[in-house]
Amino acid sequence: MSRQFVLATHNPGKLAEMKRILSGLGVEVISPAEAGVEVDVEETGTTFAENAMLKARAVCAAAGLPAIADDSGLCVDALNGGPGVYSARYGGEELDDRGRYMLLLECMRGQTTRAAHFSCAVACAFPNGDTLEAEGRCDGSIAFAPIGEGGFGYDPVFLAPGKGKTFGQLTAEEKAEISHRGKALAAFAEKLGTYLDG
Ligand code: ITT
Repeated sequence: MSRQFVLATHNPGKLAEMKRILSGLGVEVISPAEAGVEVDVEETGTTFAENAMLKARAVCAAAGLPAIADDSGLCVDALNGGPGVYSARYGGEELDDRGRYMLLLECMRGQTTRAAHFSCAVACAFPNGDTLEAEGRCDGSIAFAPIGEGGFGYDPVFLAPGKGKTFGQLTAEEKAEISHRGKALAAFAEKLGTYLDG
């Protein structure tokens, strides 16, 4: 797949994962900085898919190149699916990743129902108006304390299915094999292959 795609994200953790996974799938990608664009998109959608498409369309329009966006988040059963689409803003602007997962652990204190899942929607917008979409999900549970230095965001408090480890304890390869993002991008790459061949 010889076309170049701009990755429509400001999140360095996501950017690194998307770059790694997509490069491995033969999709050539560049960052917004490399494409010379700086777009701040208001995430007004109510679903991951809507927000991903808003970001992909905005960056595609600004760069004049196809753009791929990811909208993702952590959905916790005991919090009625929250923080969900608000995962990046949980607790307010002043919190960093650690502040957000510590707040989550605080909200989960004494809670025995710890099931949760990560969701990821990937959207791709082309300058001719065409779009592609894919989704991925990873079921797991919320740990009782943060463990591991790997990954980003809520990774230290998300226990990966069947691993006995948090996402923060996995290597990038191990995480990508089972993660919401790894699954969404694999499904997306398949659709992209069909689209580019067609
Ligand atoms: P962009 O919109 O610029 O891509 P963002 O961080 O604002 O960056 P989202 O609105 O999609 O992106 O928010 C996703 C949040 O969900 C992210 O900030 C993390 O807190 C969390 N998240 C998503 N995927 C994650 C992962 O693989 N591991 C840990 N946390 C993750």
